[in-house]
Amino acid sequence: AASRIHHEGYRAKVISAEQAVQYIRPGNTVAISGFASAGTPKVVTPALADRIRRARAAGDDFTINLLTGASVASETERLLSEVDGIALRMPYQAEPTARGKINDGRMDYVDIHLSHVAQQVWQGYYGHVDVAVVEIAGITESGELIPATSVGNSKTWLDVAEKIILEVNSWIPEALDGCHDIYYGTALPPHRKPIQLTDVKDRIGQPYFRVDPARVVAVVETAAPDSATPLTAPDATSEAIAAHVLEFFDYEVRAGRLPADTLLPLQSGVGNVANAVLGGLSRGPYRGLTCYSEVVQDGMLQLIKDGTVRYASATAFALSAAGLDEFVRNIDFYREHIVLRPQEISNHPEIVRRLGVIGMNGMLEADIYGNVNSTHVMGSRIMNGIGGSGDFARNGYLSIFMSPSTARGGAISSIVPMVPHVDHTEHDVQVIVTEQGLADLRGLSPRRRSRVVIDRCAHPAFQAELHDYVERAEAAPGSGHTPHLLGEAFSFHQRFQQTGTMLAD
Ligand code: 0RQ
Repeated sequence: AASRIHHEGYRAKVISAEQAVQYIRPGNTVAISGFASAGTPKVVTPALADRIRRARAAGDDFTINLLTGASVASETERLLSEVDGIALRMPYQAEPTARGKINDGRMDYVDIHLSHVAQQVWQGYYGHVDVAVVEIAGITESGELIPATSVGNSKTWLDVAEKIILEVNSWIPEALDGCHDIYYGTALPPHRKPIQLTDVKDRIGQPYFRVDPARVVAVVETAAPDSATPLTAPDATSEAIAAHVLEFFDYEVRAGRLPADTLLPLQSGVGNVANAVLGGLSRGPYRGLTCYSEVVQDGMLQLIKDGTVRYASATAFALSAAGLDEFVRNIDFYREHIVLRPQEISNHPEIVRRLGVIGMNGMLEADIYGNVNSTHVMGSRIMNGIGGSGDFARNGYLSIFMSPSTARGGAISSIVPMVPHVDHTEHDVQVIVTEQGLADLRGLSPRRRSRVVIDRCAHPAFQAELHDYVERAEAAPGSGHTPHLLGEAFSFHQRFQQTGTMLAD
């Protein structure tokens, strides 16, 4: 394939991945591109894992601090974790090997809102960024960088890193050129200005990244595809959750709180429930919807194609193999309907609030008062991380959390007396949905919320015990605004740890 590097100076910097990783030293903070399965460097990170493995075999310690957009391609996360190459990980992971090291206390993990990553790095919370490794689709004649299938934090990494390694990937469809809107107007206080984005499709930046050529130490060429996001057909539970959400939208339209045809911009997480919601939307009655979200997944392509969705703004693709193929074959069409932005913009509180985004995110469990745990199994073991869910939950027009009412074959109730870890407080959670039903918590005091959550969302196998808990809590002396029995608040979790099930015998 013809080189994607149309700039003499950068052509002269092409070296192999093995040579490029010599610029990364033990103890370095390394910031890489990638968000979900899209845009992770393909060859430099595996070469780094190899180098670390060899260093360890020779008895040397070699770790880096790894900063990313969100999750990255799972093989990258796995390779670096397997060789104990990561001392500190930020801001999101979703990979079993890394998860295991974090939960064993062998990898430090800082789980932060995705909209905060760039500003926290500018503020210096993560120290000096030594090396950025950023995948791009090409380099223009004037030396600008054409972004890849994800934008994530790549703009920030290119701005702040002392040394930059570029991975130019010729697998990325050339027609992707023009899909991106890279905004350079963000700053730290007191120099912040309003971000002039008032419609999902607004373009407020430029198509390319700019970079200081003096800091680019290496350019590596590759033609490796993004790893695909696996997709299974939505099951009955996901379909039931989606049906409740769609009925709720109709209800809000009838109440005059949502525009009749177009609703408000939708944000949805990845996974089968999100895909089921999108699938349900395609069956009508809405037309010309918009999305202001993090990822474009398969369901979204279908909605754009059939006209249900008029425009989608995101920071990355998260497509299955079939979705990738569909996108590449019809890229000229999709380019007119999709824009990819830096994640500081896709998740920006100011914009999420202004546009009135409808936030729909998954959760592990919620308590009877509406506090949500998205991240820590039994209060301690990290699953993935908060990701962007908090950006949308706090700032959205509507904040919806969804989960099956049970996990592990019915042994775990997703509705519990008190969550043992809180990611989204009752103040940020308006609607809870399980396959059992939908709890609309808006305008309800805690004592009313508990009844609605139990009756609408809890699995019948757990309802009686939850009612008993709340009734005794309310009857206890000094029961207060939000009644709890502190000695029993975690009894569901304790029973699970002792007996392997939350069900009473
Ligand atoms: O475990 O994988 O071992 O089978 O958690 O649960 O039901 O398949 O749900 O894939 O939608 O994930 C909260 C993790 C839900 C996700 C979470 C176990 C269950 C299963 C997965 P197995 P499901 P999902 C989106 C914005 C935070 C990030 C976010 C998440 C596994 O939605 O990471 O929102 N959210 N980002 O068995 C113990 C419980 C459990 C439980 C489920 N109560 N206790 N285990 N599980 N509930 C944008 C992006 O992220 C790009």
